[in-house]
Amino acid sequence: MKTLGEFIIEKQHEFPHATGELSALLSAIKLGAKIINRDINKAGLVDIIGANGSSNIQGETQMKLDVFANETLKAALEARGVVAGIASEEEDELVIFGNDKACHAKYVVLMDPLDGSSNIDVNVSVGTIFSIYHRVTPIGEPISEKDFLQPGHQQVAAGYIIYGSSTMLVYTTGCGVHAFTYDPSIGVFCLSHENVQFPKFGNIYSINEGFYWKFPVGVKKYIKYCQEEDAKTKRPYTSRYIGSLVSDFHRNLLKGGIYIYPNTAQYSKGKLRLLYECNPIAFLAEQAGGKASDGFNRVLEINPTELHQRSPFFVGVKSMVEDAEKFMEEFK
Ligand code: AHM
Ligand code: MG
Repeated sequence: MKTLGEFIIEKQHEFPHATGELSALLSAIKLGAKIINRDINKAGLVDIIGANGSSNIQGETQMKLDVFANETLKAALEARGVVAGIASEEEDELVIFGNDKACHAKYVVLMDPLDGSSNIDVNVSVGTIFSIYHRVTPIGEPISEKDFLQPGHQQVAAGYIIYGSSTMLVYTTGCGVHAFTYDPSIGVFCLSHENVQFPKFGNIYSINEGFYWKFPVGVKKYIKYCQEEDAKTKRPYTSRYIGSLVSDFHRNLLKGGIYIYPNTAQYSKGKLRLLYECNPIAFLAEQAGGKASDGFNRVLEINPTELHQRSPFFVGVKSMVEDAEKFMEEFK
């Protein structure tokens, strides 16, 4: 049995110039995850489910647990002094940490503290997503938006925590994807899946088909392709959609599938946010041998211009994403 803490320290020795700051950062996320996990588990018992009575900058209703998860992670990250600042789905603007150590910290973090939170009230899995970059502003100078507006291929590390039938933390630092299952009886994340890879072929497609008539033609054609009978490609594929990105991605990663949130008549650039939803999941997907695209181009190469920018998102088994891209190209 190996714990997440042990695993991180072991990996740190593979980088001769490592200072331990990234390990401390991941450890802060681990602590935040344990606290969020504890509160999600008793969500039906205490007054923490439901709306907070406020909206975020994107006009979405904030749930009490969204706000709680945001504050918890922010506090855990600030306390270690290894993060210069954060950007979050629940914060209108970026947050620059004020303590002395943070001014000299070399990392910035982007996060969706509780993704899929509309599922909490009905006891369906939700997740935390995080993305870590080196600051680009020289140490000692105040960080600014440009430290956060970096293309996804510059990520140093990324991952998610899924609060599901068990709680798991899945992360990458660019050397494969590793997953740790939380044992609540001892309060420890234990290595359960080392070097996770997508299956070579998949047969699951995940998309909110209720919006079918609002999808681009390429996506409609791809859905029909998924539903057709074909023995060679083992179609029809099966449809699975939880409506919680982390859970849908996690299942597709382990079982083989594609997740799509395209641009729609309602969301001209898709619904998901590039910096703290698409990029970290795209980094994990590529590290697991999968692919992530906006329908035409590699997600990790998009140059962001806004903190809360959205992007269409196609992610999963490489061959499935490539098939979907072919339909997008043919019917654009
Ligand atoms: P959120 O960040 O407000 O929770 O929204 C993101 C979520 C994803 O987890 C999920 O895949 C998607 O929104 C579901 O959207 P829809 O209900 O439109 O299918
Ligand atoms: Mg979200």
